[in-house]
Amino acid sequence: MQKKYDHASIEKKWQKKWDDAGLYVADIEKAESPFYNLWMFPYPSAEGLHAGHAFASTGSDIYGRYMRMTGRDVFQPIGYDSFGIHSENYAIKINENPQSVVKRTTKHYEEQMRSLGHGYDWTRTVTTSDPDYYRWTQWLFVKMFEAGLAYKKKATVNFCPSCKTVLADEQVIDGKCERCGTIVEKKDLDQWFFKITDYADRLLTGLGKIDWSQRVISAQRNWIGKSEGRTIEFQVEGTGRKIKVFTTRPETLNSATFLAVASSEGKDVKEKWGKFTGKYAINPINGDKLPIWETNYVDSSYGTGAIMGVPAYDERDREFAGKYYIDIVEKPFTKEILGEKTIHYHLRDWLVSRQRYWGAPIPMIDCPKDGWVTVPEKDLPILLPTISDYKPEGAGRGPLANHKDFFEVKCPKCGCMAKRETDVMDTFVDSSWYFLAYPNVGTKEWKSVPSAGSGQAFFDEKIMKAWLPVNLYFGGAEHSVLHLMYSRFVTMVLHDLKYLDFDEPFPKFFAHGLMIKDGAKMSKSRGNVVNPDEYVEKFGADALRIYLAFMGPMDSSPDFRDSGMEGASRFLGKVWRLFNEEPEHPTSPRLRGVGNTAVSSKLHQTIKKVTKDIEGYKFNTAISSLMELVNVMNEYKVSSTKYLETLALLLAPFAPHLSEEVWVEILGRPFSIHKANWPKYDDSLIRSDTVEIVVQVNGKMRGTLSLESGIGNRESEVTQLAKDDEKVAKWLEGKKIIKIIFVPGKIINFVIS
Ligand code: ANZ
Repeated sequence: MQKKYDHASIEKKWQKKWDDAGLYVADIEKAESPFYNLWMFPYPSAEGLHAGHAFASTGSDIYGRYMRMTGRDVFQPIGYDSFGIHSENYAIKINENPQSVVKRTTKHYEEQMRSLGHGYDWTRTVTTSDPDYYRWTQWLFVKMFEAGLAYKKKATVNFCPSCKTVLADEQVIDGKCERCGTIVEKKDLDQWFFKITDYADRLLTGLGKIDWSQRVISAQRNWIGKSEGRTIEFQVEGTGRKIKVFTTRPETLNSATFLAVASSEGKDVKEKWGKFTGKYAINPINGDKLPIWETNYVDSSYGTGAIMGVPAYDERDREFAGKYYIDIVEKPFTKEILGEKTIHYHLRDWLVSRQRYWGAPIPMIDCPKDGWVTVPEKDLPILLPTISDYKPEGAGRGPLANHKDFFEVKCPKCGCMAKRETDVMDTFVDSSWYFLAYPNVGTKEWKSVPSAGSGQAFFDEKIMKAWLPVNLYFGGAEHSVLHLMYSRFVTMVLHDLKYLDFDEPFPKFFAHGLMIKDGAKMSKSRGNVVNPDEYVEKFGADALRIYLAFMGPMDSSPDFRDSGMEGASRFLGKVWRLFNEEPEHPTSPRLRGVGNTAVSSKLHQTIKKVTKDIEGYKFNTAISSLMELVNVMNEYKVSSTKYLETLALLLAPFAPHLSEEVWVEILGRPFSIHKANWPKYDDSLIRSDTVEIVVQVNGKMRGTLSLESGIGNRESEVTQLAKDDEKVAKWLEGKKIIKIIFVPGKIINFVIS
């Protein structure tokens, strides 16, 4: 009698056994071959995990499981980015204190993640709103201040009227708030900044030594925005004053018809706005008299805060000149290039203070005598008090400013009455260092009280050496210039302060795609968010995992469909039957004869393909080759244990519960399949119905494709596959293909202009 595939009881059983055996608890102290496999920790939102989280986390888990089977000691931690506006806004909406909301949501997240069967080390989690965590966030702030990298200053900043708080430049997307989509306003406010601009050049050059998805590298490069030009000085007529302008087109100096300086007025005016100052400047190359304007389109914080207006060559200047009847003159480029060579970056300092409640209090004290003084390290953490008036008022102060018992303190330097900072830190500060925390959680360093000047942090030196930097970071590209830039910056600072011996936190980052539903991005407002729970319940976690991994390559934007779920479930049913069928004719000649060769060739081909595909995050094609293998094994009624074992091993990263069940209960192998060795393939057993095609661009080899010979002979398919290949694509990007030379089964050469 064949046993039914009862996913619910099988999955629960193994999740418990894995937990009891501590299967995924990394031996942090003694691991010989550490592999730190990290997925971006989630915000524990009220709704819980959605299918997009499940897609991304499953991808990371598949990779981690595979690495474990190749003999690595995998550490795969998980935690919660629980401070910040997302949790706080929800708490305000339901009129409940964020503390208790976060307790509930993190618990829900944990249940959901456990039900997906991911191999997390639950003994080392972090919750950024816990005092034992944010104590170190505050410590980081203190270090930044001591290093001269944190300062408070009045600045024109982004303000979200709906969230009633300021936002960092990186949190403004197309003029709107990253969280709620409200149009952002400009306000002049006193704010804390981290001097990330000091690291602009390092952040740029570091990009050259890390293995990241190209689009994320480009996004960071553009955001840093290195600009090389000249600083040219203009005399102001009738005064001794000079105005310096920054220009990237010094050769257009002859055609300048005005000068413009940033204005403090006109910020609320949408179109270009200006006011003539009544003064003139002298063009140093030809003596022309140029009217000096104040305008809203010159940014006071970029370059020198002044420009030379060249309407003949510059679009923005032309629009301005048109509006205010300023001359437009087109003269030849100057032969002589004036001005001093200068480099400017578009990157702005990182605005880290928030006038909100739900964040780590900024550990600074304002003393009437000593100015800003850091809270002594031994007094950390500065606890966030539980208050009932946690709603933001929007008056440029956070709710803590209403609590005397919180802000009235003595200056730690001189003992006189002083005032504690009442702003809190933005959640991106919390997440800028969490990857450093995980392996250290629970150590005596982590629990220690740092003492000033001791150079002591929460890092255990041996652990840091073994586990950091992160081996593989998996996450969303939407963080390209936010979290990923901030983490690199913080790591560089801690490196320079001699706390870390590396300066790039994520030498390898894989940007997964965003899941969509019915053609649109999954979002609450569209009402198309898929909750994974119901699918886990109906089809099982393994079926959901198989489906998520099968939807498309990890970096694509797959569309969630119920019909696909059913297909995944049918596939697992087929696998189950294969393992549970009575061997029909164990000595059948088919198994020893032709069939056997075909199956063994297919088996080794599949091992090769699945291995390669997992390493390239192409889980979808790995699964389709497993499906083919299962079909072949069915066709030949394969019951040889050796074959079944290999199939179970290959399936283990994708369907961890089912493969454990058949491994232990049917094949009688020792617990656990997840610690078993990944199968090896034998090239000589692979019948050569695959061909290697060399891909060239202008005659230079840029990649190879390993294809079934049928496909390898067809030009259109090879052309498409070659173009899709990441290694080749970067050589073709933005280029015109003039000609394609194709030798079937051997070479394809793109001739580009
Ligand atoms: C004259 C000119 C002629 C310019 C021309 C451009 C084209 P990047 O660095 O690539 O962004 N600029 C300089 N400082 C500015 C500020 N604070 N606010 C607004 N605009 C500013 O571009 C630098 C160019 O942007 C500079 O070169 C300057 O205009 C303008 F055909 O000078 B240019």
